[in-house]
Amino acid sequence: MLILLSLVLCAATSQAPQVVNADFETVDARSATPSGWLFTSLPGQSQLVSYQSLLEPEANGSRVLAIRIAADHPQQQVAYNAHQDLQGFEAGKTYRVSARVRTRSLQSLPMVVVQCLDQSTQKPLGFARSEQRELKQDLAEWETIQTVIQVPEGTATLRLRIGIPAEGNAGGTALIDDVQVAEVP
Ligand SMILES: [Ca+2]
Repeated sequence: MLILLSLVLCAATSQAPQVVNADFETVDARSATPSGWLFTSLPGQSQLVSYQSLLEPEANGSRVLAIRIAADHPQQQVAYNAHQDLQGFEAGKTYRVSARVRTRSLQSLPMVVVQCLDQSTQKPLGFARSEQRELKQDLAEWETIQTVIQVPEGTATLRLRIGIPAEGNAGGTALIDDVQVAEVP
């Protein structure tokens, strides 16, 4: 009976798409970045942004993703983000995507973005992003950012992005931890 119950529980909790290394605890030894994620940068100008796995002293040695934009970043519209394609989603279902963030010297709140792409991965079928908000001061405490996406039929790729725009954020750092995806019934 106990085994049966745990099987049912497993089935119930495995419905949401899985985020690989959602807590950023696993680090790629070669690049020193969190494994399981890809990171955007301008071609040939990767020095303008850094994506690092940082040990967070206040959180029992938990690791976080730190995205830092160079202080001399030119005035240019670039969205810097860590991203991965989620496995295990179902078209028609609705998911809440969230993460915890803190900021240093940023003028805008970091964002989570979800893109639904068709088979060719070129055509966007759906899009959602968390609140855009100007920051008057650093977020010294963790704040949860989130958005909700209903996955359209025909979606072949569900792409999760989390990050910050370069504009206004030169010299600033976003700290990100605990990405979660949960089905909204
Ligand atoms: Ca962590």
